[in-house]
Amino acid sequence: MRNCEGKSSMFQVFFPSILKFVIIACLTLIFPAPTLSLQSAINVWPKPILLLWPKPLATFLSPNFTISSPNHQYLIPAINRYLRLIQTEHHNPLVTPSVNISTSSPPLQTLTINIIDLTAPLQHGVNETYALSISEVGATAYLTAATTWGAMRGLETFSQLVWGDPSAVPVGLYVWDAPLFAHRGVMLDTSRNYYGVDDILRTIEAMSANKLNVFHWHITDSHSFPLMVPSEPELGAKGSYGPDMIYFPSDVAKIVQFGLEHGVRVLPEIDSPGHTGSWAEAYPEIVACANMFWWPAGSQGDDRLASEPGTGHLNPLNPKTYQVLKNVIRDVAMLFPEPFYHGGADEIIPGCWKADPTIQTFLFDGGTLSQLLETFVNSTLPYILSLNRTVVYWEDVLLDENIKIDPSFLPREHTILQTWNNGSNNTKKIVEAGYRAIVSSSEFYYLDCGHGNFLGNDSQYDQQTTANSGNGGSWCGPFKTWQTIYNYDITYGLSEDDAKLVLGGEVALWSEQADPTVVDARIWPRTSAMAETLWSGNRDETGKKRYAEATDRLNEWRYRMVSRGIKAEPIQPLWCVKNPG
Ligand code: CP6
Repeated sequence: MRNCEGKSSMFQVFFPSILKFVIIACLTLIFPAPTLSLQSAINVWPKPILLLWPKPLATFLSPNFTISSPNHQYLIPAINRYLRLIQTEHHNPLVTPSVNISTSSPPLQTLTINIIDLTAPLQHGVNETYALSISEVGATAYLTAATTWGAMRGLETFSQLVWGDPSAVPVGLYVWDAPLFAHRGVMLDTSRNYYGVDDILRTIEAMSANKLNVFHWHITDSHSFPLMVPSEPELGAKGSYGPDMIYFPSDVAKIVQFGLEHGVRVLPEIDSPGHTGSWAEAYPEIVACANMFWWPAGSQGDDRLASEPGTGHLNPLNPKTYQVLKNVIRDVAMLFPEPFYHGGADEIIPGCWKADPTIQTFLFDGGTLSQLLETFVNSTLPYILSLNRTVVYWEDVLLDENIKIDPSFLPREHTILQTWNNGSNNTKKIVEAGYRAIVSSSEFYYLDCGHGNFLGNDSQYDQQTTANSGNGGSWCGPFKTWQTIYNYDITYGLSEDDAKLVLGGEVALWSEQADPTVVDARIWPRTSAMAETLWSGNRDETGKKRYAEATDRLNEWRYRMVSRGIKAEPIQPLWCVKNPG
């Protein structure tokens, strides 16, 4: 028996509301309904909220096809890019489209863009709505968008509608589209392994093609400090892996600019007070336990494959800590215009702070570790707010079992918490406490998990009978399939009001076992699955999860990403496409 999922009609419309149902009903009265077996050229990922294409008609793209739009600093480069892509891509669909070339449509000459608010900056919650219509008679195309950023989403959709050589485009088509969630991101860890600027740009480019809008850059951690901070140059000079593995301000400017031209925000994270071992290369005096391993020798974490060097925690009792950190925060806020600043605050290890003599004295005098974290947050958060930033922290700061702070230190209107443990349970805890949440549940959205860890005992590997021998107790397994990611509903179990506090989600690529050689395949196409869930949802018009239809469309989308230079992993053998079920 074949192991490929069934073929399905490509023309499936997702009905988001009664209103749209009425629009569709009216339009289907005007236009005859398509036959269900129609294999069309309509294959957009993520699926638009509403896509109407009642007749399988298309026209050719004129060799002089152009895009006209209002002038905008970041939109013009996007248009030039899409123009080149549309004119040269010649995507050949895996399934030959059964589409008629319309006799009443001349070649498509122009896509005309209208933007309602040209001044809206790229920031959280900006309106990304767009409508696209390509009329049958006269073959004119119009893209109307609420903002520049919505226009970029619409351009992407338009580019995916074009196929073949010579290029054809559907006519008699109408799309209305807007995201379900405002925050749709990818987190990349550039500390455990270094990524070149080109790898980051390519990732942002692919994100934009998937209508994702936040590149969460986990810049620093215990392993390396790959950023040249102008006021604290020693941190990068001594804490990076080497002089060619540092991001300079000019690199950051390039990445931020590239993000703007792609409608992708670049959200920096400087993880602290934990995960700061690399700071000790320049400032050993502000880092507790910089040379201590997380795990006792011989235990599962004692390995050289995956986890931590001396993890290091900034010492909240040393005034120098804040002198250095505030310089870093100020410079980072200067380099990144993004209004969110991610402060980390994850995984405080009690034993690390306890290893420091000044902290020992503090604890001996009756202080607690949670008070230490409160001191740290209280000495940095107001400073971050004074730079007009909203703070994002990992959930630990509020939910950790051992070291957590009183909510009074975290103003709800200026603090967002990113969840990663316990699936939807922790999301629920955060929103019920009144905080906005970004969901990165490790059971669904962690893309790392390559190899297992060294067990600390060679003989444990020498087993030939059990399936997982030699796995080494992978600390982050199992591998998340695209279906696992697609299936996850980030507001699961929440009341309607609580769900409003969920801003969106992020997949995370921690890089202990990833670097530029695998980054494309680790991220894509699995992240496309999240992109669609957060953009338009994962269910069909009857409310059922749409795996079969999504499989075919994702497969097709993966091929298009590959032809655009993204080395996305295959999800099926080609045989499945050539032998439809
Ligand atoms: N590094 C940092 C990590 C992780 C986190 N923060 C992490 C923890 C558990 C797993 C994967 C990654 N490597 N700074 C947690 C937010 Cl399974």
